[in-house]
Amino acid sequence: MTHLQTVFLCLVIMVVKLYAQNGDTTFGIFRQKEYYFSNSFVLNWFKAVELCRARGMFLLSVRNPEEREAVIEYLDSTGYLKTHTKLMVWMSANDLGEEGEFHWASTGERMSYLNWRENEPNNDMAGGTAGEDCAAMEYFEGTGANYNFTFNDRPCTENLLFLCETLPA
Ligand SMILES: [Ca+2]
Ligand SMILES: [Ca+2]
Repeated sequence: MTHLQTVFLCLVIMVVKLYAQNGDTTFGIFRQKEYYFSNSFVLNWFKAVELCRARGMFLLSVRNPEEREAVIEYLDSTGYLKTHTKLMVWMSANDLGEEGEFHWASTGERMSYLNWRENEPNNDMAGGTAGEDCAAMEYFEGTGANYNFTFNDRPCTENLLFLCETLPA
């Protein structure tokens, strides 16, 4: 084979590979999302919703086990849990519209993946609060599966970290 033929063959292989990669994303099983993690600053739920929208994104939704895994993988990549033993991040799920009926503000969908921690959501009204209508995902190191990226309703006015995400069109 001449040098030119070899170069040509390499080019063909590259193009075919690129084409195959593009084809793969079309048939991807899990919808890819991009995330933004507030990391060092906290906001109440309403302000977190606004900040995500201002970035052209949405407050986090975790609608199935695959999306939960994707978030955990993303958080791992940030290294946050190497230096922190707990994490509480706002998600877009809330029951502001009707008590006990949780919907994702980001998609409008009713919450069907019920990854609540034991005894949650409890709409806790202890301490004279107005109850709990906004959902966070929580992780506490060394406390077992019940605190391993599970959901908990909390007062929407509480200041927490949060995650924004892109949603596929
Ligand atoms: Ca509630
Ligand atoms: Ca709660």
